Amino acid sequence: MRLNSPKINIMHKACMKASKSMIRDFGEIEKLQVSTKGPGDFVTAADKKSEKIIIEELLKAHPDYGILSEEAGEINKDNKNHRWIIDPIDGTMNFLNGIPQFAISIGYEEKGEIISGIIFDPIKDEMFFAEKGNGAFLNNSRMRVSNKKKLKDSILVTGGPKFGSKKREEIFKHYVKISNNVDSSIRKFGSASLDIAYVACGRFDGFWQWELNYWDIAAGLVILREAGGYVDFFDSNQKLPNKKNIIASNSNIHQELKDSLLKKNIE
Ligand code: 2AM
Ligand code: CA
Repeated sequence: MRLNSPKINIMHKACMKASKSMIRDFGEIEKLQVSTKGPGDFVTAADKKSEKIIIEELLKAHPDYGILSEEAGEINKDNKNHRWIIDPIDGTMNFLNGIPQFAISIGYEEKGEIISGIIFDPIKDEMFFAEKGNGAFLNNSRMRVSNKKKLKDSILVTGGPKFGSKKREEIFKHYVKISNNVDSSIRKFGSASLDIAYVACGRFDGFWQWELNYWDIAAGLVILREAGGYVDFFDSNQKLPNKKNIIASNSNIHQELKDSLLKKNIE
């Protein structure tokens, strides 16, 4: 770890601890030794176990800090100045099916702004992290977004629609529209936090997705910005943490990607 920040150290410790139990549980899924209740319940239990470890670790460091977490909801609700935003397993569908593409995502927020964040892929042992003003890192190396100049040459990643989404048709229309604009294909990897992390380290050039939760993207916001990328939201009339339709990309293609997505007349 190059970044010697107290907050990163706390998040890192929590991630390492939670990932041990997560890796064990993932091994069980791979061997198909899931409980008789079925893999869904098993994953929920794994999710909660991981979350409990992370929360315990974070509260040990700062008992008074606020927490917003996918399963547990809000803790120390009144602390608006210091808050952790946690997704204990982002990419649960992948986890459930034995696909090694999921992550722990923890963001640290001060007065509503994400200041630092960690996205940890325990299977590939990849730790993406950043703190405002100090750059972004992948394990021990500094990372930067790609240098692709045109949307046409880009590799993009997206996700959704969620099951039962009312925006289903619209989301598919966007997909068709963007795929008509790019020569390379679009990917769907199933973990929004890792999708953003992959844009931050230049593997993908851009990412967009509708209807995400704050914990899916919180850590990614600072990581991408510190890696030189741009983050924007479709629903610009909403304030964070309610903004859930995200566009994240390198700075060169950002405007083109945004224009393509936001054009009113979608055929
Ligand atoms: P999750 O794995 O923590 O549920 C998949 O496209 C990405 O979208 C994942 O990061 C997933 O997070 C997120 N997502 C959020 N809400 C979702 C939902 N209701 N259904 C599917 N994916 C969802
Ligand atoms: Ca998630």
